[in-house]
Amino acid sequence: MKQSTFLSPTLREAPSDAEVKSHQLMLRAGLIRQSSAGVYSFLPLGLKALKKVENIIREEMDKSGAQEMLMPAIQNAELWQQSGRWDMYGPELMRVKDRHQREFALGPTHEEVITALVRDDINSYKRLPMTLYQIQTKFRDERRPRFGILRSREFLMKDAYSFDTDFDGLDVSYQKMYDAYSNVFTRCGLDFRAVVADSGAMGGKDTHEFMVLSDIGEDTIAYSDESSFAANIEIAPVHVNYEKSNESLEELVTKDTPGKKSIEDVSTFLGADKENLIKSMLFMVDDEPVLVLVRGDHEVNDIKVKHVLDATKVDLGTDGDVKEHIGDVVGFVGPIGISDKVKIIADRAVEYIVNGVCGANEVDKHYCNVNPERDFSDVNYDDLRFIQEGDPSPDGKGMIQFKEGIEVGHVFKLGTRYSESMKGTFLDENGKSRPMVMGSYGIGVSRTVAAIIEQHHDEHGIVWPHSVAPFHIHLIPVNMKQEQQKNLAEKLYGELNKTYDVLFDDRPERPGVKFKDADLMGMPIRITVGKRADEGIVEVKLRTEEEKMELHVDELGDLLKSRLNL
Ligand code: 9G3
Repeated sequence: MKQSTFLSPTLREAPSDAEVKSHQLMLRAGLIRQSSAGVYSFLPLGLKALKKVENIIREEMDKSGAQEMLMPAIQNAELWQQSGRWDMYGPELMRVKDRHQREFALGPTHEEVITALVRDDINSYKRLPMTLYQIQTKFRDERRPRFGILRSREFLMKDAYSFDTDFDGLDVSYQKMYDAYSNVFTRCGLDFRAVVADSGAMGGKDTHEFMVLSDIGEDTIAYSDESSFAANIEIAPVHVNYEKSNESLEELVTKDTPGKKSIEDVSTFLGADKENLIKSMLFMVDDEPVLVLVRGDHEVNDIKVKHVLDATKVDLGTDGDVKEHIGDVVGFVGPIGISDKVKIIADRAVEYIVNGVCGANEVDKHYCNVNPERDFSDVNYDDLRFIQEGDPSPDGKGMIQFKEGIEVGHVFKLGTRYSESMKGTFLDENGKSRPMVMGSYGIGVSRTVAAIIEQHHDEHGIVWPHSVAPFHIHLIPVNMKQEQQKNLAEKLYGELNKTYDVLFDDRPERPGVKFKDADLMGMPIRITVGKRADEGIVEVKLRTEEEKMELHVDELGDLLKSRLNL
């Protein structure tokens, strides 16, 4: 590609609203341009990188036995009504009307479409298992699109759907997809972890997220420093053997704690350790009041509360909810003496508190010497807190550390959630009609490009891994007006282009500008044709190294073959 005709406008500075490196560099290197909030165009350079990622995904999907297809982005509302999801999603689901005023969704995902398609054409166990995938634009009207294409409202996703006759079959399909994902992200040069995750609204049990380690990741991974354990902190289980102190139980007393509402203030005012405080949080769980107790140094994990209570909606109670269900005692709420209409659940650690402290359900008052099994009854104890750094790893090996991650992939064991609601059935070997057992598997293709840049850049710009670089070689003549340089550069361009993707900087720009742009755009190999062109000598520099090599063009072939491990 000749750069003089190529649309790759580079910028010296990134716009101030570009907060993260990948967003800044994708704008500055001329990969993307914003069309509207959270909506981007891919310029030719960006599209080339996107296609390289897409093709790695396609190769691994095909190798796993999945079949590529393409579904529509416009989805009939009736399909979403059959699955019950039309009313489950709010403004995030983009909806349109056609000329006859019929309602459609702009597809954020395709479980409904694929289940409807397969149910109509597959009805015998002999046709299963089958995994279908597509690489297609998705629409999700994010409330706060940010970080460029890391969280955009229109993005490219590979979504795959597996269909099996039973759960054993699903386990096989899931594992194949899991392995294919590992290959994809390894080939893309990413440092990633597959972490146990929360299936969220998707239901189903097993699910893993593929996380690219990055400080700007929006997800937090809890991982063991001594084993392969890794889980999204939303669901990371806590396995701690708490100890109960053997001090004798003191008599329950009420203490004045004027204006002391926070754990910090109460702990300081009473001189009590946070581990000895009971934090009481009112939640509205499917619109019912539930008081959740955790130790003062822990945090309530609302996802765990949802799973333990098998609920669909869990919201922190407002002050109004507290007033209505407990009393006008916000900041002094506790489990002792509240109406038995309010269910009480507690994290396991609370059970081991001796002579602790909790709100007295009276303004400016706390109870001291609280002993759970004596002072408040009818409590279910469960794992309800967020795991913390320093906790023992749930697998018993090592300690938990936190790392931020960018979710680039998510695999789900859906089970029969969609095949039941949408009658996706098949006839088994006994002619009995049974729901197909499904899995769904997503990769954020455009997000993966940004994640690669987050992990592969330096102070000069992008440093593309060879496998996904838009071009393998950046060919730069220092002075296009100098005949010998121009001729040698054009000859090299003609030859190298047969084997490699070559970006030829034939612009009439000063060398400094060309080198700065080359570093910004980040191709793996830079070949400079300069003053020794008359000797047939060129300079070769790897984007990952400082050193520059001078060698005769006849030696180029071997060097490129060895260095561009394609
Ligand atoms: C919606 C909207 C947003 C959504 C969904 C539905 C996320 C939704 C989860 C999935 C599950 C899997 C197939 C590929 C892998 C992920 N955000 N999810 O279902 F209507 Cl507005 O998409 N789908």
